[in-house]
Amino acid sequence: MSENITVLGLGLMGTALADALLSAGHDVTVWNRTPSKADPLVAKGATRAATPAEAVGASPLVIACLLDYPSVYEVLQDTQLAGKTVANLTTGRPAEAREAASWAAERGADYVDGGIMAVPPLIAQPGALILYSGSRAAFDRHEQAFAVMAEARYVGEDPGMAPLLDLAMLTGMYGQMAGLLEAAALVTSAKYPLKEFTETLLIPWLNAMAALGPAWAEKIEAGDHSTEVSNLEINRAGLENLVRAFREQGVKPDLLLPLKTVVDQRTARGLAHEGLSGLVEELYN
Ligand code: FVH
Repeated sequence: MSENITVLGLGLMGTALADALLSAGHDVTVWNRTPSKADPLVAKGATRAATPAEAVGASPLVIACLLDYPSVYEVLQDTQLAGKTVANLTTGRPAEAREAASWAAERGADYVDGGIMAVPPLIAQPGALILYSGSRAAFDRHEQAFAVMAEARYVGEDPGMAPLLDLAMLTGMYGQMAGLLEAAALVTSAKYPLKEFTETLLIPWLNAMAALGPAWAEKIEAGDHSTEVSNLEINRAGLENLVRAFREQGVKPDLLLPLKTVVDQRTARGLAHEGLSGLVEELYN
């Protein structure tokens, strides 16, 4: 069923979102600070709004995809939000999302926050995911429209949950990238073909290791850091060996050192018999 939907912000991501909604047959009204960025969408059938107030007035669902939360407030401040659903897909922190939900509620709007787990070319393609949190009723009301842009996953009433899980997923990605970069430096230092190493050795290894994730999660949730795989002492020795080998190869182990620091810290507490999952206890304030 076709809906009236407004998209505020036509950067790379906002344009991809609006394009997906248009292609699915929705009536899309768009606004962007730099008006010319709306031209290609208008050529495809979108309606250009002259002001944010006009854009918000056009639809019950208002999707914001702007640079940051301050720009969202700047754009929405002089609009009539009562009775609208604001779906804020701008990247931010959990605290910012909670504050934005209260701000929207004070103006009579329902609020959902979104964490986009995709790059613009992936929007409306298999594998694209957007996490939503906040008003369940608003999510349910607009789920079909959300599903056009990417798989739409509702993760809870706390508006901060989608950005928190978004940040957690990015954290996992950066951790993996840190490992990939260190491995690449080590392998190329020995002039071994990196692409072959990555495809035939590293990726199958990482996939096998990733399969242990749910078992780790169970242990962390249970506070049980016993192990039948490898204890911290073995890992501490392994990391020391790694760091030494890196230096002998003329490669800096800088991205690995923070992990070693936490392993050393936990071991110094007399917990060398535990598994690596126990390191999470060192990370709470
Ligand atoms: N691009 C990506 O891969 C990532 C994927 C994950 C989610 N992010 C987040 O999406 C938000 C928008 O990102 P973007 O890629 O579309 O960013 P830009 O192309 O730089 O567009 C920024 C838009 O924001 C407008 N804008 C900036 N400041 C203001 C302001 N003060 N008032 C009104 N609008 C503002 C800007 O307008 P203009 O420069 O075209 O006039 C663009 O429409 C972002 O949160 C990512 O983290 C994308």
